[in-house]
Amino acid sequence: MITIALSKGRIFDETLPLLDAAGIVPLENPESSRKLIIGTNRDDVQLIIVRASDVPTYVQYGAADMGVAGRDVLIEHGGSNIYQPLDLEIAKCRLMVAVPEGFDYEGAVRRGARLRVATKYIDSAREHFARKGVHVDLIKLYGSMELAPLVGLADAIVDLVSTGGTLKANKLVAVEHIYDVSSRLIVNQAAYKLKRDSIKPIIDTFSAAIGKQA
Ligand code: PRT
Ligand code: MG
Repeated sequence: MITIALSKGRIFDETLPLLDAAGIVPLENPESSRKLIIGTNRDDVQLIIVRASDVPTYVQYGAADMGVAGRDVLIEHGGSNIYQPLDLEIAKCRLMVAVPEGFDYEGAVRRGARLRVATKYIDSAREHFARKGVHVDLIKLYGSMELAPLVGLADAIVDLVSTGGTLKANKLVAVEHIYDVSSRLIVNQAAYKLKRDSIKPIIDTFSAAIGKQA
């Protein structure tokens, strides 16, 4: 049996055509089903539905043989035993620093001010500001970072941006780009060796499917 870990929403939706190319069709839609283990048309392949940030954990411990996770999640997770054979180039976005419109970020940095920054991405943010020599107090949040500067919890946020619509709706502007994000296919290293005959063809088909789309 091959177990593939996916999160609901954009990653599931954008992985579906790749699974289809590999002849793998889920028997249920995770958006409407409450099942966490979803069978497929293939007896030897099942999907498990987990939080986006939990995908690397399931793969690291071999509870899933493979999975799809954003580069943001993989950097923050930092786990071992994970092989990353393929950038699927799906669920693309950017990790950015954003501040309220009218906040003089450059000026604050120049003055050496100590900034309060709210984020879910503590490691990525710490590394970014350390590299720039900016003094920050990081405040860990688990979601809706955009709210923090509006209610005085933080001066700035570090968050993912794709269309920019959420920043705009909350009168925030992006002031720095930290890194580009896309989702990667990840594989448990032991599973890759032991189940190579089943896993390798899936990787190859995904790879060809991306090539065709490009
Ligand atoms: O939702 P949950 O708390 O369970 O976890 P999650 O938010 O990590 O999961 P999910 O499914 O929302 O995101 C999974 C992965 O998709 C992330 O790890 C990223 O790699 C990728 N991705 C791509 C994004 C976005 N684009 C994105 N725009 N993840 C989140 N967003 C959010 C962003 O945080 C911000 O709040 O969407 C908002 C901004 O979107 P725009 O289009 O308004 O700029
Ligand atoms: Mg989300």
